[in-house]
Amino acid sequence: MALVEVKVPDIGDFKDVAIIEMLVAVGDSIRAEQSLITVESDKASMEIPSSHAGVIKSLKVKLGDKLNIGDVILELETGAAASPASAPAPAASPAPSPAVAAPSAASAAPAAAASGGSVTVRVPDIGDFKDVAVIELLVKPGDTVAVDQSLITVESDKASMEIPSSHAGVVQSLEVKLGDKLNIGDAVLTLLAGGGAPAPAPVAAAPAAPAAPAAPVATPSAPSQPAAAALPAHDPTAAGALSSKLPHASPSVRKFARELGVPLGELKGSGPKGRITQDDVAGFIKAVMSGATQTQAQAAKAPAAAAAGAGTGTGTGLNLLAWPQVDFAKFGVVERKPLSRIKKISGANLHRNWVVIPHVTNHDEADITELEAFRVAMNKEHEKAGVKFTLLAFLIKACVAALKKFPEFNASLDGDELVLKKYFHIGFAADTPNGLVVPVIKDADQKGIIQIAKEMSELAAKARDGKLGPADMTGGCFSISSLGGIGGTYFTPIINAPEVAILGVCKGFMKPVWNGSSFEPRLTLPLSLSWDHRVIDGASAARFNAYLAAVLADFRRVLL
Ligand code: CAO
Repeated sequence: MALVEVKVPDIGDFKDVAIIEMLVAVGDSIRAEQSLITVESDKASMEIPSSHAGVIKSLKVKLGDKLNIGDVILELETGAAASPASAPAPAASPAPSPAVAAPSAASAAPAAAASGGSVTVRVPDIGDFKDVAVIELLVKPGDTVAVDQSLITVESDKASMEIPSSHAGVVQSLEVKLGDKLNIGDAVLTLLAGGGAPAPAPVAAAPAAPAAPAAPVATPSAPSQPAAAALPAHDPTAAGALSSKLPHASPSVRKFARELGVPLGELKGSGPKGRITQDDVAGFIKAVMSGATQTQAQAAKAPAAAAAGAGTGTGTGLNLLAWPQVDFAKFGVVERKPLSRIKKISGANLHRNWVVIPHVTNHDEADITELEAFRVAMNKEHEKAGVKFTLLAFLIKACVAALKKFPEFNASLDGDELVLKKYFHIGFAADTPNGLVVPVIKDADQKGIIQIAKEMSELAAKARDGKLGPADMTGGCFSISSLGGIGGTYFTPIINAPEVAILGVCKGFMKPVWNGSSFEPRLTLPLSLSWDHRVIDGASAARFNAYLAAVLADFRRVLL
């Protein structure tokens, strides 16, 4: 045990930054790299992580204090594992030196912006962060962006951060996609500098650009960002549009909201300058769950959500009893275990989906006698090549055939519109020690069974090791939850929103089937298809299942 002072690491040229949020309290047990406080300058907010793991003995700062490099934040009692060498303070900086980064990216801004030509915005110096994954795209082609406006969010195993634009202009093309791994100097996007005006007037803000922080210092502070000044002079209205685009919240709060599916844009921040805090996000979730909140967008986009969300005693709200408070220890020995991160996230999502979507589940059976014989034969034939033909790989391919025949199953609801997808990305539920995850096989229509089986086994292994990235789990059109390797007959899977249907599969069993003259043993696969009754009708669901069963009974139908 040792007492360690945790200090403000090198945060670049930010001075006298005010503490706007205390993220920990005395007695908390914290990890190295865990965020301790949020500070805010007039340019950006950022979180200061801990250089050590341990238990907080005393806090040396309070809300509103102004901090600089080297100031003591708190005293920590560290365990044996947390030697100072294992987590040196400077490395813990979430916003590696903007001072170093600025010249490379931002100093080019005025010239390029004045020329009105194409400019490639690159990843600035992000310190010792390497191969950081893109987890969020904050702009799209056609958007007008200001200097310093956040373009993408990247995440390392230590922190998430936003990469700001070194130039103002109109986005021509994104050079990255979700899941890409980035390093300093990589192209993020191409801009038509100066907002695309044929002869852009020298932008009033041009002198401001060199001073702008080009390092990924988190969310710009909405009220004071220089966006308006950086906009082309001919578009005075765009300033408001821009500042309202990005909710004012720190990276960890944005991440928290993203994980729980909370639309940050719909929250009113209770923090200074209207900043959205973690409590605001948690409060929103609580309110939605208890039926006390209904946002405008929910009302407009999801009539069923509205029915679940608002009012009391009017027939439109859930109007539930409070959750039972029971002292279980009174009845016997108990043990308390915190829910894993995955359980918390998937739980909140499953709950929302179950409450909001009017689910119906159709059960059916598929005769897979021939398919199973073929699968076993293929496995024998390819034994030496190390390929495993799993039933789930065949199911994915069969589902693609059914989705092609019944396109409303390959869709998402968006307000009064149905978004019909022309691509076929299929998710499969994977059971991991930490909870349920749904990796996605992309473009399954363009892949053969061997390729699908190979990708599935790689994704399942990544899932078990907790190494799935956001790109592995996004973009799904339809999901399959297979309990076939475990058991059961039928179940009612919960739809993975914004998808509109999910197939549950249980263990195949031998069933005597009348062939016209005698009973024959046939291997029968139980299918349970849950579907969103706002989008799909019972007759379509029955047809989907029947077609799927026909494909599985005679796989040649996939070719039709
Ligand atoms: N009927 C009978 N046997 C089946 C079967 C079925 N429908 N599906 C698989 N099996 C058998 C396989 O033949 C295999 O047997 P062998 O080891 O003798 O070859 C065994 O079960 C394991 O199958 P597999 O290796 O093909 O794995 P899988 O495709 O069944 O499962 C995965 C992969 C990732 C889906 C699985 O590990 C998993 O996590 N399943 C749980 C999903 C889940 O939790 N769903 C619930 C979500 S709602 O809470």
